[in-house]
Amino acid sequence: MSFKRGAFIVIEGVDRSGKSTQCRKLVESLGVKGLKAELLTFPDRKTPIGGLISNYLTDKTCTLNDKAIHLLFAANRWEKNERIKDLLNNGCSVIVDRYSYSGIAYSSIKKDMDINWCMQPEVGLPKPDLVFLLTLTDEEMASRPGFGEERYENINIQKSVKAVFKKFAECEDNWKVISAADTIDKIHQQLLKDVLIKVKEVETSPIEN
Ligand code: DGP
Ligand code: NA
Ligand code: NA
Repeated sequence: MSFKRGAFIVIEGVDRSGKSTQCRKLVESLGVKGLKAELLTFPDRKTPIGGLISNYLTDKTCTLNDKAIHLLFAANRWEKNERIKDLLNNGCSVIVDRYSYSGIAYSSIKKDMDINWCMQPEVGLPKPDLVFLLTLTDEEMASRPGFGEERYENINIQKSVKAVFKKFAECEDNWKVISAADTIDKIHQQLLKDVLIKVKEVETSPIEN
């Protein structure tokens, strides 16, 4: 078979763990190696749904129902479903800054938000070939430069989110845990090595759901 699809790579982690930097560097390095790669970010605040999400995150007085905002975050991923599949099918790897796991983690820690309910709207989205979890200890988390003003940016929420991510990493077979405390370059080299292996490994296999 001559056709080769791209690899679907996700980076997850708590706020300020360096995900966005690492995503950008991966896309850059793959490009340098002559491999097609595109960056997607969730939430994508530039769509109409993303605008509602952005408002919810920046305006703490916004009292949107927990289930309603959960579904908006999921809808924001679904509106990129075709784009992700098209890119992969055109041989372009897709590097994603947060995905369904953030959706489940940030919502399921809320009162009366059952984790199984939270997972349902994510069912059927393309499944990543590899998920990196950038981890920080509680001490490292507390010592990172101060949080901004957005909803969720406080240490207790971040600790709870971290615990949900940790469970995913234990249960799922395609997760790789990476310490975010290393230098940007060291982390990048670690990620790049695994991504290059994955790009080769999946090029002739179908995209999973
Ligand atoms: P970011 O742009 O990566 O800083 O994400 C904005 C905030 O939204 C961050 O605190 C994590 C949170 N978040 C990301 N995705 C989801 C999601 O699907 N559901 C919920 N409830 N929160 C999310
Ligand atoms: Na943030
Ligand atoms: Na994001």
